[in-house]
Amino acid sequence: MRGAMGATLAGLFQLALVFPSQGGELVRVKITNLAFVPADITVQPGDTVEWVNEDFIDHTATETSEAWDVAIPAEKSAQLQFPRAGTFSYYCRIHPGMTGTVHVIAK
Ligand SMILES: [Cu+2]
Repeated sequence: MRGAMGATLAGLFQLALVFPSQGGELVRVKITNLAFVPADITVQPGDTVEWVNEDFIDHTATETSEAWDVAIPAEKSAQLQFPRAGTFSYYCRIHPGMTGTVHVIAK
């Protein structure tokens, strides 16, 4: 019984180690009460940011120079992958007071 548990845990750890090299990790940003939480995140190239909108109204994650524009409907989520390193400031087009930053830094 104990041996079987050990084998299962070892398998899970292997999966966790292999997953990042297969297209990056998923990093979640919550949207709640008209705010990105956390507003400032750091990810690695290839990671995907998922915005989870917990508000009852629509939002967007729009890059400051509009290089990308992600619609995040009320109570839905949306994802964007960041293939390259850089610093990306974004805001919500509907509520410009909502701002955030994604730092993409290779380890
Ligand atoms: Cu908004």
